[in-house]
Amino acid sequence: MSIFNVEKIKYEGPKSTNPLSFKYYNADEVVGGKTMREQLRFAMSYWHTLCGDGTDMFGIGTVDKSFGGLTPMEIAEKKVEAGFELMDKLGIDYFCFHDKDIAPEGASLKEFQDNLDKIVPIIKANMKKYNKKLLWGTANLFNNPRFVHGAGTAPNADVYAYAAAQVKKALDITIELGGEGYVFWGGREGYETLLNTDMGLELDNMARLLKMSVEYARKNGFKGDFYIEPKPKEPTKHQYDFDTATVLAFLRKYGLDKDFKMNIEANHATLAGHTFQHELATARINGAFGSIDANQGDYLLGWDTDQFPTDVYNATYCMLEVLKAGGFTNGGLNFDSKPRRGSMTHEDIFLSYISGMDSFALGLKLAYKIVEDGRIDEFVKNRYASYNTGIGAEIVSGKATLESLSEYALSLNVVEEKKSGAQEYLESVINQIMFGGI
Ligand code: XUL
Ligand code: CO
Repeated sequence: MSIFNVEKIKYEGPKSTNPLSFKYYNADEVVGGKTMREQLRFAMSYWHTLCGDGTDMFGIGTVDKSFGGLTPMEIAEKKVEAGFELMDKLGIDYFCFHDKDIAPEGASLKEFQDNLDKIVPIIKANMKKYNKKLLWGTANLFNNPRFVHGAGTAPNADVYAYAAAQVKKALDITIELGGEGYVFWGGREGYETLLNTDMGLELDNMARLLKMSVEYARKNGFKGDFYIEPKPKEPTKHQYDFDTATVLAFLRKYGLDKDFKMNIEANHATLAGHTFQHELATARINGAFGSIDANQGDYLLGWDTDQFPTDVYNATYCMLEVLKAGGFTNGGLNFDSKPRRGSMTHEDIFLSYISGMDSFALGLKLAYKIVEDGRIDEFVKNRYASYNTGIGAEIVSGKATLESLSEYALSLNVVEEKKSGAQEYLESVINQIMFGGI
């Protein structure tokens, strides 16, 4: 018996008016040498999809996510059933979870771990049955009141140890389920005021937790990627993992940069005052491009609204970065997105995923068209052409010195920049590529 009264979603093409169909996402269509399914590697977020009920700070939930279960463990089992049915019907190959999403915490750590031990074999059996894979796992170290002052950066060593125990178990589960990645999002790793905070010790301790986790997971056969997911604020006033550049500096300080890549979330990038594309490009040029949490914020709201991504420009610029990075390896596009509180039917979950998946299918196709068109790349190449020969080549090769550059500049005497950056032209090229077929 099925939980959702929805048929399998099929690709019907851009002219279809059937809301429960894909207009652009055609899983087996080849774009850029790989199928869309392989390029996009979509994942379902367990927390938003199977747990989030629309609760916000002004009101209780608007959608029931117990899926007919009555006790906490029964509900956990029903969530598994619902999740795999949904992935099957949407043709989503991967999922991502926090420990707390998949089993009730119970009254103690032991009870939590026992509950996880009961649910993990059920998830594993469903993965086999439906041929689904785990993109990444993580531990929720932010929801419980014990983490009010942080987890890996907690001022209380007992809380730190508890967090470590949760990470250990979440890693065990990720390994058991063949996960391709493990994410650290520093939920409450940050501070509200420096008056009560030893920032140096907190960051040293965070690095210690990451080091222990890498050592433990590698020792136990984890072959996937570790990711840090940057976010600048919310819930704390200042989150340590502010943005990609800050995280890279942190990792390098502690010698962890070879062990971690980034999980870039669109809405976190904009909260940091960056574009999504900037964060992806920063990760890429530093060899730290890993995975993506696909969503979008709202220009008028200053918080993490986690909306399903429908902005095709952003999806296109995102996929352009993914293509430039050579595509995903262990990462993918996890929809860390939720339907609006007012979109409260189960059908809305399907409509939301369809909308997000179609937007990224468009993004992929358009990004590939931009690459094939070549005008943007050509423009950028020409813009920096002066570094290919003469003094430019000396700068790039490291031969130039301040003295040699000074001598060269004096020989030129007058230097004027006459070359336009042509932003408007380039934006019109993007529009032509995107809408030229109209
Ligand atoms: C919170 C967020 C998390 C992480 C995983 O803003 O994005 O759900 O993706 O902990
Ligand atoms: Co996220």
